[in-house]
Amino acid sequence: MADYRLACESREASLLGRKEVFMGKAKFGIFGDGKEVAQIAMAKVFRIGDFRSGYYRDQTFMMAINELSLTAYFAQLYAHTSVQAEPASAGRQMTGHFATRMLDENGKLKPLAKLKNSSADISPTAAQMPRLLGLAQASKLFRENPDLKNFKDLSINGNEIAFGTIGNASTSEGMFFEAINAAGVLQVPMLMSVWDDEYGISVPKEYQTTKGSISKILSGFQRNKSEEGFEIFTVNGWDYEELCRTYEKAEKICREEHVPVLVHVTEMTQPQGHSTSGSHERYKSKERLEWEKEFDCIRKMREWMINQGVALPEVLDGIEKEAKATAKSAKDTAWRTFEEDTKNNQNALLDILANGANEHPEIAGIKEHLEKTINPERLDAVRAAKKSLRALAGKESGIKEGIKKWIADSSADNFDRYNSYVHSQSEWSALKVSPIAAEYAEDSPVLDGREILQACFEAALKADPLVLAFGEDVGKIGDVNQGFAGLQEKFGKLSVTDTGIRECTIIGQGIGLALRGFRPIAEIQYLDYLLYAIQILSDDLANLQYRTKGGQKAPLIVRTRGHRLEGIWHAGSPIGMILNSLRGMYVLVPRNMTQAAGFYNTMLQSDDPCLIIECLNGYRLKEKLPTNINEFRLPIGVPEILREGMDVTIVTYGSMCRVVMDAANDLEAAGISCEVIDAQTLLPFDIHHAILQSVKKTNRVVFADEDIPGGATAFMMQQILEVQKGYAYLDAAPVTITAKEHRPPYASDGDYFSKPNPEEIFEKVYELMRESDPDRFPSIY
Ligand SMILES: Cc1ncc(C[n+]2csc(CCOP(=O)(O)OP(=O)(O)O)c2C)c(N)n1
Ligand SMILES: [Mg+2]
Repeated sequence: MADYRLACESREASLLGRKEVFMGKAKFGIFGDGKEVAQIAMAKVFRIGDFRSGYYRDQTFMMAINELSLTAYFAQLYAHTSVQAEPASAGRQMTGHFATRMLDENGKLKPLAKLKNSSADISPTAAQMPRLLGLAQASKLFRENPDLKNFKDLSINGNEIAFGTIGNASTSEGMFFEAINAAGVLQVPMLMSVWDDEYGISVPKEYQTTKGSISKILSGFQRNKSEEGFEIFTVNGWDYEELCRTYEKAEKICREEHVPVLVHVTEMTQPQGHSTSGSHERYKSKERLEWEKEFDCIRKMREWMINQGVALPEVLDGIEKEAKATAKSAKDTAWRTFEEDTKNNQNALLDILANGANEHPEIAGIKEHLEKTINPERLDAVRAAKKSLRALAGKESGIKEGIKKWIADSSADNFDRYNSYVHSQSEWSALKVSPIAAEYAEDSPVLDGREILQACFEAALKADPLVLAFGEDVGKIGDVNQGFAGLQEKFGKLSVTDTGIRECTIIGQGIGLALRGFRPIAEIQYLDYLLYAIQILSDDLANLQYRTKGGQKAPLIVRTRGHRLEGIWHAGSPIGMILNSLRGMYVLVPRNMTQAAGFYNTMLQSDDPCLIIECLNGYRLKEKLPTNINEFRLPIGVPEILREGMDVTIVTYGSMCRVVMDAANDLEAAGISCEVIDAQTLLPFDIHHAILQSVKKTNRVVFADEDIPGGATAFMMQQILEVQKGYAYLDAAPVTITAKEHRPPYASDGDYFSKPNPEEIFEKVYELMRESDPDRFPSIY
């Protein structure tokens, strides 16, 4: 009876939600109608400590596990920016994007093993899959790694499982198959449900899935006596009794045996169509629409209850009526609080404007317009305030100061509402990690770069059992450049591990593990292959803190190597692409392995996610091993001056540091004194504006890297000229030196003729100097 009530309440919420959108009180609606009963069955086996990674249809499930109230549901529909009213995203995400708050108000991880947890949904279809893999794998690690037994707040001996949900059409995505395969390989406790309503918006299953059935085509994954694999169930979405039975079986296998399970829930419906953006009458046949009515899961549940003698029709009628009233009252409450919140802020402005209305007719007009606005939003008041100030420009008025103060206060509030938490704001923010300088002894050994890294990683693994590293070839051989050489033998296969070739889910694994309290280092073998993972990094990891307004974090360290070595796919440096897609992550570009180690140590202390790009051509170069390799930490956002000079500032990073230093030597011989600066980190970039100080001295600036023209050099130029206001100190136009706009061909000549080389840098800087003193610097050509 309680299940039926909940199903009805959730349905009423969907019906009301759609109306709210059409009335103009909310902007967009996508609802969970037609999926209620299966979700209630699933929620019955979702226990404390478990995790969900799902999508926008799961409102009934979230309500059933008590992690979504009806009022919070409507608060999200209205975009209420209060964390209390809308805990999933504080009004940042559109309706149907669920999340639990895994962090306390200080950004500290709550005891997740004592909570019911949902990772934060995102809109790209199937993008919930990669992180689901990591959420499930964490349980396996907690169960199998004895060193993790004491983390009682993070796990109940690995008995918790990860629930995934996905729409039938979204299983067409590559990420779905990649994650399913990886889950089978890893044998992780992942209970995957496919909500199959035979459509993906207007596109029917024949266009989506071979044979029209995901369970049919995945049947090869079914485990048997001699082979590991999946357990696969198929059940109709309108069959309450069978759904409950199926989920009980599925959960037991998943939880006890740590076997991935797929539950294909078929014959689901969409009573209101896909979303508020269209009507399904346009593309579904009459027969289909009729069938959907008849097989509506709530209607079927009602029939079953009556047939079984669970309840009399009039009792169910009563429940339905009450559910309607409950949903309506929740909606009204949510709207009232949302409106009050907006109006309070607006009323303060209206009071100020009222004082100037008599004196200034324009102000009276602006005030009246604001008062008459139906369902006003915050922007309406801000617009009115700004228009008022504009109208009063050059005039005397007693209300100006009041308006300015109102604007300043609401700017700060709105910054917090809409722009905060791009990065961690906790005490573990990477910006707050205190640096520790590298120390050296007289007899500090000089090693290959890779050995410096290996010493760093060994110390990190030793210091914290939650640190783990994985990626292609990371386990047995300790990565293709041997940064982890010998560390699997020392720390075991659970801590230093090989993975399949699957960049997207390597990152997803890292995200899920980091969400659950691990400190993963996920490796992408070469920077050129980051493209396979850039979507999930951008859509999921980079904005996790932002989209939950500090409710969740995944301090994942992504390790990769690039810039230059050989050939079109092993020498790329697409840094502009990275900077443009990964805001929310920090991007660190160390010039050698000692700097890299300093960054790993810093980031392991922090709760921000980051990408660390090592120099692919630097593993065999000799470096001195710091005596405190285990603890020395480099600050982020702090460039280093590699060479002091008077005539020109050259800003670069990564492998280019050596190329630029070579050119600077030659330039010195020609009488040009270069100040070479290694930016070291691009996000954040030079937070203390050290480069500006250099430009003030040299009055000339060159940005050099291996990206395409207009790539990361354009970013650095914007930082120096616009953000740091360096333009005022320039005596010559700024110069960028980049690679050509194609990828570098194979072999040394390919590199020389497409990447910046010392001769090119020499000539460009020489030209720059010649511009101001042609006598001293005669033409070369
Ligand atoms: C990567 C991506 N492509 C397209 C969309 C637009 N889109 C949103 S929902 C949807 C259909 C999904 O269908 P299905 O997975 O069957 O889920 P259902 O809505 O039917 O429950 C599409 C194409 C999207 N959100 N993400
Ligand atoms: Mg569908």
